[in-house]
Amino acid sequence: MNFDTPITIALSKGRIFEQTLPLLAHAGIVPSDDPETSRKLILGTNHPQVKLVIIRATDVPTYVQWGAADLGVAGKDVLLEHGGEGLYEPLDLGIARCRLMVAGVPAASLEGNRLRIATKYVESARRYFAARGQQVEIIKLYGSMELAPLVGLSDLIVDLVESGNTLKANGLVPLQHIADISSRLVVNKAAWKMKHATVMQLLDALREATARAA
Ligand code: PRT
Ligand code: MG
Repeated sequence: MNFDTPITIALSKGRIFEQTLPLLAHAGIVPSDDPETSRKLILGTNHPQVKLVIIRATDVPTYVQWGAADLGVAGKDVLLEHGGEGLYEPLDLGIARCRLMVAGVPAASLEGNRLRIATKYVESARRYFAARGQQVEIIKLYGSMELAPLVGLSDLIVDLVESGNTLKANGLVPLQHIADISSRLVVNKAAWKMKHATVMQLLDALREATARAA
């Protein structure tokens, strides 16, 4: 692939980086450092014009929205919270799959008003219960949501579930499915126009890699 425009791609460490790597490799892009061992936040690649910025998963849409990165990979959970302003979301990469769920202790009820819901996913939780016509109190947490129902902070939680092991280890069960989650390619709206040829080249290669992996 021949990149004639500088391109910056925002990724987060961990599962998104690991699972995006083979897709980027299909597009001929190979990072020159491993973010798990390097402390660098800007990684070069085998293409002088292509660099990667390594940021928190929840910050990816913000960097792309403001054009600090032209493209990025973000979980749909993160995009639902961010709102998607300033971004196009042209491709479901099918990676880092999980489900956004309501969970609680096995005896928990989803019925009733003024239920307290602990979650990092405030917007998704609000929309879900509003659509059910239920008044709830949302308690914003930044992690370890599973603890909240165990110590009486909340009646229920809204969290991501993959294997279910984290819930199970804490005596909780999944109660309701809210959304299937996977990671999406996001593109800054200005970059989509100004760097169109390069963005399309990359998008086509990633689409092909994604189809092949499916
Ligand atoms: O970890 P950090 O605070 O830095 O940020 P982050 O948690 O946002 O990043 P990361 O890398 O953990 O997650 C990035 C993206 O991966 C998320 O935005 C999701 O779209 C996706 N993803 C896929 C997951 C999971 N699977 C997942 N299992 N994100 C988190 N989890 C957590 C979940 O929150 C829960 O604590 O794993 C636990 C549940 O896993 P099981 O297998 O025990 O059910
Ligand atoms: Mg995490």
